[in-house]
Amino acid sequence: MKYTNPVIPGFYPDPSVVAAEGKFYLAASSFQYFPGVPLFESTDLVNWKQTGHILTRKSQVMLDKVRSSGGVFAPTIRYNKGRFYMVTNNNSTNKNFYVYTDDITGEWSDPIEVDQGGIDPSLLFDEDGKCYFISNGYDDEGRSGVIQTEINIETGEKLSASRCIWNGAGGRYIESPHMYKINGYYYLLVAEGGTEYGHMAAYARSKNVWGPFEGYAKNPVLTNRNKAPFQIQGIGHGDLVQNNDGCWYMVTLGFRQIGIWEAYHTLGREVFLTPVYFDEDGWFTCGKDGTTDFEYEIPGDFEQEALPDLAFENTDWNIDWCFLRYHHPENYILKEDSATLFGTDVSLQEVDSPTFVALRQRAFDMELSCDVKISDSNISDSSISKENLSSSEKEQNTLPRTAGITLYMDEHEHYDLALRLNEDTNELSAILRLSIGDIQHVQKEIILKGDTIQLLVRSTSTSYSFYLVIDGEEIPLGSAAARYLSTEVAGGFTGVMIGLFAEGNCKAEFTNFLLNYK
Ligand code: 6LW
Repeated sequence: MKYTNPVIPGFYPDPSVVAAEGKFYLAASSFQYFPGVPLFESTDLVNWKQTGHILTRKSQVMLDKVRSSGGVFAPTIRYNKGRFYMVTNNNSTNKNFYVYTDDITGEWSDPIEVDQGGIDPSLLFDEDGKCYFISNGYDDEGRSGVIQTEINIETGEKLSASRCIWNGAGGRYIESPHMYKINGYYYLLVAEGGTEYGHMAAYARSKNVWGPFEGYAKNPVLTNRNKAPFQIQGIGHGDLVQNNDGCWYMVTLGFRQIGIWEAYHTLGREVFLTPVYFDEDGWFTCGKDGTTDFEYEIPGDFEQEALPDLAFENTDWNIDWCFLRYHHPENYILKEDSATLFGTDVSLQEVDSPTFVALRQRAFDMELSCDVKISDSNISDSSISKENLSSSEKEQNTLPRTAGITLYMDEHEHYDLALRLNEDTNELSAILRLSIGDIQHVQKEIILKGDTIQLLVRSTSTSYSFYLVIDGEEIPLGSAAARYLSTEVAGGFTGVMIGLFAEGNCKAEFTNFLLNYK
């Protein structure tokens, strides 16, 4: 059958994949979002269902006030003797650690730290029972490249020095090392070029786990850096996997530009699947010509599922939604068919945890609507959030009472369609607020009558348009170019999130959430 890339659309970067217990499991980076490290399951490598997250407890991950695109970097997921491992780097604490579980549907352990630096840690379970911990960084003698140490997997303790084992194929930023033992060879797959337009995958092999490693003669084995004009760019950061038919594939990150001639990407780095072919000498190639395309054939008789329409009723607050940094659970009442949010004095503009719950935007063209009702959050109707506040704390809460939908890239780049309660008159208005870099601007404000208002957003790859719907009539508030929410403008490693938010001393009730991808 034919499949279309990306196989996991939306901001799920740095994918790592493992085959275990008859299925495939994939983990991705999560940076400042909580819970951390989304976990997916598949039976065919093409259809992936998110089953939860790996870092679900505060004790597993420090996210307090971490900068945007700090926090949890690239994970590696591996399996050995009935146990799943996920190893990653918290870039804000500068620590490499792993967690494990014997039940992929259950909770994961508390973190075990490993005293080797660098980012993008990975594990190799060798056939002789030894376990190697591999990352990119500096070894014990100060040499940089892919570095490796043998560890005791029970304790994380180093059993050998950290040694540089490969310097790569010559590209800058050697990253994402993954080691495999296949037919007597150790294969070391890396990323080079940086995660932007120069991104590539390269590899080397050796008969010995410590090397010397011989680079593949035609590195990079996979890159889209010279494939232009072409929408898919940034292919790299790969992990190898063999499917049930014995065919090999590489999952990588990549991104889709908003237009073939417009080098901006808004949806973050997504997950791509590219066929891998081994020759009789044990070297492999990737894709038809060392690039990643939209469509490939894969053996099997199954359909690739389209992105479903989403509503509160068919999403799971613990699986599909996430929060900014470690949230304050007492400010959320999340139910089967509604979300009630209590605003605080933390705004979307801050490197903190505003009241915000979000899904990833996974396709360019979408229609998104939600009914919102905003009211004053006095003690009687929000005893949950405010009962513990002293009166001086309540007075400090001076942000305008605002709640609605945000298309959120980071604290500086976000477009907000929201309701606002006027401080003095308590009058209700709707606002379109645009934040780009240092500019924050209320583009449009309309005074409203009524109570519950429907907010509506339509998007294409290049723009977002904002409306109110009142008595069935659409009232446009304006549009804004998508490119200002792109990684090229905002920087960092994340993608646009669709957030529900509340700021200031208000209570906001969201109902009839509907997200429809075209
Ligand atoms: C990731 C690394 C990278 O750890 O970006 O540039 C980091 N490449 O491989 C965050 O995704």
